[in-house]
Amino acid sequence: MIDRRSLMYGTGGVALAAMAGLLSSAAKAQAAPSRSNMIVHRGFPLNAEPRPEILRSAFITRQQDFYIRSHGTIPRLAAEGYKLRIGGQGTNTLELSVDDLRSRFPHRSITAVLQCAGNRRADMLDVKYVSGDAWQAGAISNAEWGGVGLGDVLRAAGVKDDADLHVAFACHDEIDEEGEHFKFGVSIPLWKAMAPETIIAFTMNGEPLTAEHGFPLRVVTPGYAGVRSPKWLASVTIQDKPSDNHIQQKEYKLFPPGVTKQTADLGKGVVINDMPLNSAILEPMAGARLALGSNTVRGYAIATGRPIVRVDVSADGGKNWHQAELERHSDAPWSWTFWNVKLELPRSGVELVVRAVDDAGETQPSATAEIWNYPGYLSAAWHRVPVSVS
Ligand SMILES: Nc1nc2c(c(=O)[nH]1)N[C@H]1C(S)=C(S)[C@@H](COP(=O)(O)O)O[C@H]1N2
Ligand SMILES: [Mo]
Repeated sequence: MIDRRSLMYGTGGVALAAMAGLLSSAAKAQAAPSRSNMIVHRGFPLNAEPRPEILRSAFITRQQDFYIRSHGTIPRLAAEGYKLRIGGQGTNTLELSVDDLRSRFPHRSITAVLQCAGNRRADMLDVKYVSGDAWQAGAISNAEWGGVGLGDVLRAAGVKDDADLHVAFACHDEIDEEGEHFKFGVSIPLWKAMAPETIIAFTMNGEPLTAEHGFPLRVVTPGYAGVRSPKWLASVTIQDKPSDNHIQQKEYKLFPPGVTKQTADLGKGVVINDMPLNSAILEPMAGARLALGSNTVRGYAIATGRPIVRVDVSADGGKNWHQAELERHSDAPWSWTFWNVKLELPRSGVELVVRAVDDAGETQPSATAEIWNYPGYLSAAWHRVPVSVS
């Protein structure tokens, strides 16, 4: 028998809901086609992470599988007529089209991970309530970004390398948060903007950026929290202070465990730039039922611009450790390290645990409670995955 509804509303639940007038006009514009590879935390603003086995299936994440973190609208911009404005302290103001950027500056490509400061927040929620989406271990992805050096563009505008200044970015997306309506903006220190790894990107894995990832232009700041890689870039301003945008001033700051939203002094919060050493198990998933005997455990490890030298995996909650095999890509210092290990598992409930070690011998804290903070940032304790074996 033919289902008349599926004939009429063949585009699926979102279209159905939109026709029924259940979604606001903003949500309609955002509604994405089916994302079966993604765990969608929120439809608007769109926040989604790839399923763990999808994330682990490729060293370079396909653009359609790359996690999406947005704070507001997803602007649908045309490359035609698009102008990027560069200005501020010590500059000759420049207005550059996408073609100007492509034709006037040397092309750069860099393989780099983008990771949200909220990656693995779900573990913090297990300790105590935190605000924000319950990201699992997939608010991280790896791409080969193509574009031009941000430093090259700033130097063309007359900016000197050694100035103790900040580079503020303004973007096109519109955000409603805490009773304020504003456009996204953040800043990074000038030295990081001038560093060779920081680029204005217009491609991801050789394809133009999709609307979700910032078409036509975004900044990629390798090693820093994803929030410092602004999408839908409108302007770049050199100034003597960090951005005064809500995102820079009121969010993405780190507090000690005892501080709450009510007691937080925003002036004392530490601005999150560099990301900490971290690692996660992506296969098997929590709750998996495994067969007795040899099982392969796989995941990623990452440090900020430093090599991962060892990954330890435990099958007994962290009493005994086994050294994992590192799948090296030594030419990609801003990327992640994939690892795998074969473990003999006994018949019982088992807690798989991973921790990474960098080349300074630093490792991750064992317990999330030690680093818990009320907005749930930088969740980087040993990653624990309970499974059963029979
Ligand atoms: N303009 C703009 N840029 C943005 C954001 C945003 O909401 N608006 N989110 C930031 C955050 S918090 C992260 S983690 C990354 C996510 O990039 P992605 O969606 O391409 O993965 O973009 C950053 N850049
Ligand atoms: Mo983020």
